[in-house]
Amino acid sequence: MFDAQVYVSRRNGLQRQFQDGLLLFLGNADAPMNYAANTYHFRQDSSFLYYWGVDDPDLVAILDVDAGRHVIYGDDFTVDDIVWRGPQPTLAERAARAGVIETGPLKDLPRLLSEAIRAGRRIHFLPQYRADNAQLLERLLGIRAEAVNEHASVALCRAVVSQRAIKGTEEIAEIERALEVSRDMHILAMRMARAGMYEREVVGAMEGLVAARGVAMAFPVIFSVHGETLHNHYHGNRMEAGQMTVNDSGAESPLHYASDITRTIPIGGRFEGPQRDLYQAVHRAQKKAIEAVKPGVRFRDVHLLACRSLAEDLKAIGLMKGDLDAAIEQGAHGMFFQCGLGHMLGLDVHDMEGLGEQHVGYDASVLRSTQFGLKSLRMARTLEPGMVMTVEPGIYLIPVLIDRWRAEGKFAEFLDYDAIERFRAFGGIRLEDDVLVTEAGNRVLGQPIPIEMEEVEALARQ
Ligand SMILES: [Mn+2]
Repeated sequence: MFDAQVYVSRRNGLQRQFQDGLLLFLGNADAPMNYAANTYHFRQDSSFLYYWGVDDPDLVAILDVDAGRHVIYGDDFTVDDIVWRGPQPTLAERAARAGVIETGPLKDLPRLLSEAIRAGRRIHFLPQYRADNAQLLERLLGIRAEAVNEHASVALCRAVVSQRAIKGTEEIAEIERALEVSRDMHILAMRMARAGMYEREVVGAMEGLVAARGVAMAFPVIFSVHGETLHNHYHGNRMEAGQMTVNDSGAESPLHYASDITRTIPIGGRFEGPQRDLYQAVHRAQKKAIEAVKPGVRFRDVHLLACRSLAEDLKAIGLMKGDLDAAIEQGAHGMFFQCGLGHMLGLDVHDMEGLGEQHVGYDASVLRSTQFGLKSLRMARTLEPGMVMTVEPGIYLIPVLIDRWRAEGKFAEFLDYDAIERFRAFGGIRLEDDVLVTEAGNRVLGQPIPIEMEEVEALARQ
């Protein structure tokens, strides 16, 4: 855990954003896998971790704005629990590490909340993504479980986003700790992946490395010769010489901060033919985009700059044609780059996505587009020092999209469909790094991870 003062000052900063009311935070419970006592690896809720620090299941916290009280509710382990789980610190001891002096048993919660409801006090809570917590809110507040998110507090979402979006130095250090592990994992994958091997063999080695460092993955590994499928979690393909494997994977830090890195590996140790030009196109777009990251710039404009760079190279290669300004304005590059340039990174890999992307990546100054491609941009608003963004351009040749758009004659003035047809089995390339917005501009976090075409090839030949 961070120093207790970190959590105290976060909670005080949150409290100052409200005049009155109760701020209710639900921690996560263990989630059953195939029967109640056989559970998934426990992951605490990220906002709970951020304000209350305690990384254990079955806790609820209340910040009473009027009284200035910060309380964690939970039950101490019984002797029976300790027989199975060994000695555990008391709730009071665990809470004290986050500077929380007051604790109480869970049985006190229903009365406390029903009294607050009777007194007409506003109870703010965040949107819920787990069914058991939605049901807990139904029991505590009398709101039907299916409807709880309609009653989630926009004011609390905005207040939490305003704090979590701007990372402190202690959080940056955690993300860089996660990146140390991710760096080793990506280099291992570059060295290990070779023709004749199954994707899962490399995935297993990466997961083993992360587990041996005592941490977890920040999200399920994407590792596939079918990199054109943006989130491909199937790892059963045999890798063949001349293919490329997209490796999008990142470890968590000990305090659960995420890292998110993508590299593309040439199987056989050399990018062949057009792979070379398209790899350089993605790398160029990434370098230009990173260079453009600085305070005061809208991330939507960084995204469009990367799109422009990709389109220029795709035109030089002969896959796009015509007036590129018009092509980008209309979204023709969406044939090759169907998603957004990046997202915020923090305690969640898509940081705070559960609080609503409209509060995280958008504000009154920039509205969400409905255009294919641009609508998938998770973050569009103005960058501020302390934000951490992923910058992850890519080129993806998706056969079903080629067929659909060609049949519709879509963007025929900007897309050379005969040329695109020859790239049908190309697959995909993605390159991703994690970038901190600083007062002066930006800093790519962590020690550099090989990305220049020649250095990746050299590792892939080992
Ligand atoms: Mn990412």
